[in-house]
Amino acid sequence: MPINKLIPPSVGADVSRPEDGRTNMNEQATRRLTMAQAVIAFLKNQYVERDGSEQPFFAGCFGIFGHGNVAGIGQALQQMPEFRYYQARNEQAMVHITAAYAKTKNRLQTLACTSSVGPGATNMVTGAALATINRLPVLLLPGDIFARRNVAPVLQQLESEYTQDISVNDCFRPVSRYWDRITRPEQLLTALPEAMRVLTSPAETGAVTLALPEDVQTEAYAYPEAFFRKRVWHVPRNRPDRRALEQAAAWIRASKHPLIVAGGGVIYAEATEVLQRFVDHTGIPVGETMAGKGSLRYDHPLSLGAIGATGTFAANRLARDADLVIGIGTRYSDFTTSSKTAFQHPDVRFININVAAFDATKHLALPLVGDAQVTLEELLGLLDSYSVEADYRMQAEQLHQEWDSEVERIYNIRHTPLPSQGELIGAVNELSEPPAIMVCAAGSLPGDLHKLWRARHPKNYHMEYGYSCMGYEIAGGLGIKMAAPERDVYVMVGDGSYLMMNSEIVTSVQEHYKLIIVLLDNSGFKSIGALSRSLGQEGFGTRYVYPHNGRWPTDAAGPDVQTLSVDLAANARSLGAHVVECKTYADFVAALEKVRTTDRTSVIYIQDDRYMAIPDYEGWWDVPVAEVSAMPSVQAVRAEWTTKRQKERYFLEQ
Ligand SMILES: Cc1ncc(C[n+]2csc(CCOP(=O)(O)OP(=O)(O)O)c2C)c(N)n1
Ligand SMILES: [Mg+2]
Repeated sequence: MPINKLIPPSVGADVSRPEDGRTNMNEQATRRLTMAQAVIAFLKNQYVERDGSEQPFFAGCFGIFGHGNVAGIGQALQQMPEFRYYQARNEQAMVHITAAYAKTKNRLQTLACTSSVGPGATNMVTGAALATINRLPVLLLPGDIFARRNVAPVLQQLESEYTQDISVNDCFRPVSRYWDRITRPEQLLTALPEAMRVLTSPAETGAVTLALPEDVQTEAYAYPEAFFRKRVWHVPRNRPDRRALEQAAAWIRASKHPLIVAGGGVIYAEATEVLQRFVDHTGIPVGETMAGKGSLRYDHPLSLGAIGATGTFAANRLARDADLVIGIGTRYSDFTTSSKTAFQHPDVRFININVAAFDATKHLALPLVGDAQVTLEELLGLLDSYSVEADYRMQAEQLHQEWDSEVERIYNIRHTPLPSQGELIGAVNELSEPPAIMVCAAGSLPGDLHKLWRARHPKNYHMEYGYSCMGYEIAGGLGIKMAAPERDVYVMVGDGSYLMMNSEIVTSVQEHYKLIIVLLDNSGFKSIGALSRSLGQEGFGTRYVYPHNGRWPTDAAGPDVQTLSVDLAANARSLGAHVVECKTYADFVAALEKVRTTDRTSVIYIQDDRYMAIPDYEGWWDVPVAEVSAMPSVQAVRAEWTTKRQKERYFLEQ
């Protein structure tokens, strides 16, 4: 049989001819584009508007090309250079860059990410989870296996014996807020508007994944011209139910010891100014979550700083006794609630202001489902003559001051021979320009920074702690710098996170975005080491050391172990960064001064002490301990944990 007889008749056919059923039903003007070209042509004309200010929703597209996207999205990006293409080193990193970009832009702008099929695609799954958990819009365009199937299995295809309707891209389903597979070019006409609806919705946003089979990406279709017209998506400021607002005002008036928990929603809604007026007027003090830190300036007299497991004694004491908690834009993660032990008043009630009903009803709260800015404004209007009692306001102000002194104390510790993390945080805080942005994500730094960082504006403290993903730091820093090139960006990163993903130093050099990377090397996992010791496990597996006689030296082995001789400074230099190596606190201060004027990404490398920790201030985090074990130290901790757990509560008051 001649070879062309084996080719299915539809291959190569003109997909826009009338009788194939795939043309437009009416007479409107059309443009014949490949599916991939149509994706880009559509994306570049999507705009968002909030409060009357309008901007393109996409700042371009990150991508790493392979056979799954080179001829499709790759060709389209080449043909439409006005939609800027960015290259990254790692697909996970490009999603982190995008998430950080969107976070810096208060979710009003993002990028698309294109990957090849297979490993390029699944590399993005972690980034997708991070974006969805943090409620940040990212558009992911993984290549997918051939829709026409005849050549299967294609390179990198995961086959299944029970269906042909599956690929590794199905892994994106649970981590995406919208997921679709485009098996015919015209499906874009209904899929892309759905993608935009979700991405621009403050309540629903997260990762949106459109899996694009590599053959369909290249197929042409006569798309209606209207599809590519400029479209402006209005980002609403929804108002809560009036009766619920009145009830909330009544609850606030009836409470003696109210407390605000400020989450990321305050910042995304640009509600920080009205929050301050609300606090000044009512006298209600504020504790801040990891995403919400910076909602109120650190030096406001009613700022109690961080709340929860990594909180301050100021916030945690008032949380313990609060009879009313007003959660604004918070998901109430276990770090915020000290694993449900933070609020111990027997009759504590919650009012939750949140764009998402899902979060607003947590803890059986009185839900104020709406935008934080307009909701606080309306609530304030109902509280004209209300203020907390003078002694409560004074107690909060006193705690604020005591906490500030504690930060001062820690900033001024001069630990030797290796400096402490607290003093290094202090130096970065004090030697960075006020508009700067500090970014971090995992390790012992987030807990210390949550407590110690003095946030001077809502964007000063960029902490990815929804997923606390090692490797986010440098990639995230690049996304921030792209979103706010006029600001200095300080990336605070541990040696563990640095080793996990440092590749985007290269991208920052390539694109001329200068990052200031502060690399704290303590030869392994200070955080999990401390956690492990607190569980009676001696830091097993958390030091960067050589195995000894086939075993892992723990912290019990003391300093007589051989740590890995990895030269992280040389590594950073090899990637194109300017590197300053420090030994002492004084070196560190000099380095911070010096890198202000460097022309490219700079890394300040310093070793710090593994054991010198910032204390806990009456917070708790539930990490379950082995119920039976051959280790007496573990058994002792288990007994302690069992007692602490009894403070965990369900919140059922209304
Ligand atoms: C991708 C990923 N893997 C594992 C973890 C669990 N984890 C949290 S912190 C940490 C160690 C971080 O080490 P490093 O960056 O050196 O910071 P340090 O704890 O030393 O401050 C680990 C393994 C994580 N958060 N993210
Ligand atoms: Mg470390």
